[in-house]
Amino acid sequence: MTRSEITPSPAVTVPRSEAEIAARMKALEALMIEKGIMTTEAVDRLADIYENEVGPQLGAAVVAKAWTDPEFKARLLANATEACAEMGIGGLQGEDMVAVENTDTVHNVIVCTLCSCYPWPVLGLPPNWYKQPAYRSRIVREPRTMLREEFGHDVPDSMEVRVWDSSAELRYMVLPQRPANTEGKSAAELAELVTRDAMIGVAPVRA
Ligand SMILES: [Co+2]
Repeated sequence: MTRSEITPSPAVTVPRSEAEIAARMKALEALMIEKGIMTTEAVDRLADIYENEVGPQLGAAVVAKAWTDPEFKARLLANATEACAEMGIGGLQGEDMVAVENTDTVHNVIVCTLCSCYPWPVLGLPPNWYKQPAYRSRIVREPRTMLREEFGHDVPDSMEVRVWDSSAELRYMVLPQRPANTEGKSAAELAELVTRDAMIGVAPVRA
């Protein structure tokens, strides 16, 4: 690819389809390889890591540990990046993570209104809907309605809904509430209940 083949873009471009996003990724990848910034092997390895190794199962382990170890939970809420590092979890796009706790009175949900900032080390790569303008604008404007209509998650009126706007600097994850009747479960068993959507804040954890 030569410079002239790269179409100049307006200052703000919103990718509109998956095909367009894929085409942009391919163009970026080709450019980085051509410039010697990355090798094909490095790109493949990175894709493999985020497809097969780093994903919500890591965040689920963090949540389960927080549910079963109050001291860890306190450290997680004080500094999520450091607490995750204790479990060997961290890296790219997780340099400054913040965990926000769901309680009986507060429900948290995360978004990136600007683009798709997301805590990769604990959640992997964001789902497509998280990157779409429809989610990014509406979850801020009417979170309660969107949670109910789009995700089937009814947050009672008595609860406050807090929406956290992630950025390149701060990336949020939700610490969901531990479901009732799970007293006897081990951390590993609890982790299996914790979904990606629960850690984004668009679903509860069900026992
Ligand atoms: Co962003």
